[in-house]
Amino acid sequence: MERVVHRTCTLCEACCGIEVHVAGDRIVRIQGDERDPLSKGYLCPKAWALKDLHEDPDRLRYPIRRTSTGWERVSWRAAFSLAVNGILRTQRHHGRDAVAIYRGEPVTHNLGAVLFGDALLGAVGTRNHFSANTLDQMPKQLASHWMYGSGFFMSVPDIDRTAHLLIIGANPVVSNGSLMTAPGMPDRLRAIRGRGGRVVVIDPRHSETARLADEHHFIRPGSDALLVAGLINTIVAEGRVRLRHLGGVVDGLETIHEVVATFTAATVADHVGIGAETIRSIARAFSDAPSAVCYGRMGTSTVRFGTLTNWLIEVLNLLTGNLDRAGGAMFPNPPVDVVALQPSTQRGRWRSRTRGTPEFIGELPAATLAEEIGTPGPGQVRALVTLAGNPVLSSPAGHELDRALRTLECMVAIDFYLNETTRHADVILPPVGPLEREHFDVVFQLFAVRNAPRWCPAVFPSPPEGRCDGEILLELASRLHWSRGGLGRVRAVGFRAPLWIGTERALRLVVDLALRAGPHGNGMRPWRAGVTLKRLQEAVSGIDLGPMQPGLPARLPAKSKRIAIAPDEVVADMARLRESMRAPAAGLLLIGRRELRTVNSWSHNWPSLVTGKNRCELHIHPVDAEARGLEDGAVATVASRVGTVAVPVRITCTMMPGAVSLPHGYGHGREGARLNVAADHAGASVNDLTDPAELDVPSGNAVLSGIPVRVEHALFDDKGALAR
Ligand SMILES: Nc1nc2c(c(=O)[nH]1)N[C@H]1C(S)=C(S)[C@@H](COP(=O)(O)OP(=O)(O)OC[C@H]3O[C@@H](n4cnc5c(=O)[nH]c(N)nc54)[C@H](O)[C@@H]3O)O[C@H]1N2
Ligand SMILES: Nc1nc2c(c(=O)[nH]1)N[C@H]1C(S)=C(S)[C@@H](COP(=O)(O)OP(=O)(O)OC[C@H]3O[C@@H](n4cnc5c(=O)[nH]c(N)nc54)[C@H](O)[C@@H]3O)O[C@H]1N2
Ligand code: SF4
Ligand SMILES: [Mo]
Repeated sequence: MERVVHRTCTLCEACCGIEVHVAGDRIVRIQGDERDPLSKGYLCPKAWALKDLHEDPDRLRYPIRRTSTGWERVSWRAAFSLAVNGILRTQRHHGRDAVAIYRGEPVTHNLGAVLFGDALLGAVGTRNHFSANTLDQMPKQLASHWMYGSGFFMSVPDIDRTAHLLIIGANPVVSNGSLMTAPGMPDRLRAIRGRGGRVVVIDPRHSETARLADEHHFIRPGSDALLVAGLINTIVAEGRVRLRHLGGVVDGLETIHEVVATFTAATVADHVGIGAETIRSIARAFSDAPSAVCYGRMGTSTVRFGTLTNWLIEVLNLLTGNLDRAGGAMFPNPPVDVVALQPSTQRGRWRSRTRGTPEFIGELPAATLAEEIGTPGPGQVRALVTLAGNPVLSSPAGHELDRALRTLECMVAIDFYLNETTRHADVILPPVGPLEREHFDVVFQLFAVRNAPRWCPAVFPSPPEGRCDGEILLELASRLHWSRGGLGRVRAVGFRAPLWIGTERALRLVVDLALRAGPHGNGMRPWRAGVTLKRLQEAVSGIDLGPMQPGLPARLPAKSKRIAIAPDEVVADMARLRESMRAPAAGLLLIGRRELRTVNSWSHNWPSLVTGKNRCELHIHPVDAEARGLEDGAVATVASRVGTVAVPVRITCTMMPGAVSLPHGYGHGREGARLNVAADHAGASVNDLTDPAELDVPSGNAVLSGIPVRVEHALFDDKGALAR
């Protein structure tokens, strides 16, 4: 007998509705849920790989610990003791901050990890807190923090109603959208054009998204802040500023005029590699459109001027009257309103030891984790807890972090793979897989272009030995607090309470309360209509609460209910941008690339996704290849300040001359990992080239794009080892 479980795919931000068809304990089919209000049946090839993940013999199903002769299975009780004792021992000798925590991206797709991650952080009590946020979108969060009063209040393109979409440094056709939950991107882009609108893409690569656009312009990697400043300059100079309903609540407009005055289209043109008249025409088309939205992602964020670029994009949307308007950049109003629960965000309460970078939302730059471990002195990191992260492959100079992890006194990993990072752990606590737990998305509803919450039942019951992330986090938090005695004992009991009633049940209770108390809830009055857990569970494909609605200034998190369009800190950072114009980087600049059949670093072990050609290849323009005597398919060495990798070359006109591209998430050939399929598709890690020395200064975000590199024909010695 076949049964069908409706839920969402948790592999990327699109959150597609899926129907998982199960016979006995086997998945027989995964198909798109046509009744899902957001995805309407859309799926990408990765959905089927949920089966690979579920069945993967390499996926850890019980805790293991390192011994002198290899990994050994241990009981959960022993694993928790090892983890807690290791953390406490390090802290007794070296202080609280000697234990660092790193949280990875999949946390956001995991209700228990989202809700109880902070419980572990609080119990460890460290200021050395890192996450994939500073390898990703921290610049946008910081711009939002300064402009609107909260780093969680982020604008989202109203893609389904816009008449003009300007995409800078994003490839949503492949990534399926980021900070914009909108599955089925090709159809959504086609729909814009179908209703007479325009799609314009700015990217050093003629990307899969660019192929579906009306217009594409190559841009020199890392120079987008200059381009957007040039666009704003044109808008201001040509008297196109229209603040509409926000006119009365914007502070600092005169400063904007001053700040962009020198960034005329003509002055920035050579630096960005786009002609002055083209820049002006991009600005005019944007301003003339009935509605328009500028959307920037990784290519605007993981660069030297990430915060500036993300701020300027908000400013462009605001000045053209497109903020908080249908078809512009809007703010979702999800049923569990995380912003309302955590209205203000903070920055600068402490600074990082090695660089003096201010914390933001309690986090320090992930790019500096290796040096925090390697630099002796008070506060040196000597132990690490990772939760759903693989920083050896995902952070800059990952090979240096790889070496640093070997020197730790203790490492605890909460992860179900023994991979490039977790192989350094002393003990690994593996949670159940995504299909073995219930789920409710609280993160991506903050970015959904249409408000459509859904409850996800588990497809399979948790195995008897299995524990979900929430349970593991609560157990660790509770044990740590208990060992500290005093008030810690009270906290320990608090964190143990959900374990007593059952973590899944506790999570359900929390979700129900949050839904009832939220903007679409019934305010705890059962007789009133409104979203409750029960109603959500009954509507198996989710509840459609409609498109985004305008709501400013009332919904602004800032107490003043005003928008700071020119925060002092970003305005001050413009000096750095001006300075960069004096000495533009020469030579080839390396950028990243995502592929439809990958999920960051952890999908290469899934057989259905690694079939076909090698995808870990360097894309290079024919002119640049010829200058280096490189033929298609030849192996080249790519060298940066921090490292060298050897990869096959693909010569393609999709690259801008002067820019080369490598995907991230590869580099699996390291000894000690247990990823049998990935080992056959090892590739090289682009993060053995990216350089942690430079950060986006205000946010501390990593610079993963625009890395100066040398590319040469690889030479091998007689033994086949790389000689150059
Ligand atoms: N050069 C370069 N580097 C990049 C990027 C880039 O574009 N270029 N992108 C950056 C971005 S945007 C991101 S978000 C980061 C991602 O960086 P990370 O989050 O550090 O790395 P992931 O590859 O997502 O690794 C996820 C880990 O979580 C584990 N995992 C998966 N699901 C679960 C779960 O439910 N529970 C637990 N406990 N573990 C789980 C997997 O086994 C894997 O080990 O990489 C960044 N690094
Ligand atoms: N298939 C797949 N989907 C994913 C992921 C995955 O690994 N695989 N990862 C998920 C994650 S964690 C994230 S954060 C999102 C990211 O989502 P996106 O940001 O949409 O994805 P990227 O492919 O990183 O797109 C960045 C684009 O910026 C361009 N670019 C690079 N440097 C510059 C620059 O200096 N200026 C400009 N203008 N453009 C530049 C690149 O060529 C690329 O086309 O994707 C998510 N979805
Ligand atoms: S786009 Fe693909 S990976 Fe992303 S949620 Fe949808 S099916 Fe899953
Ligand atoms: Mo990300």
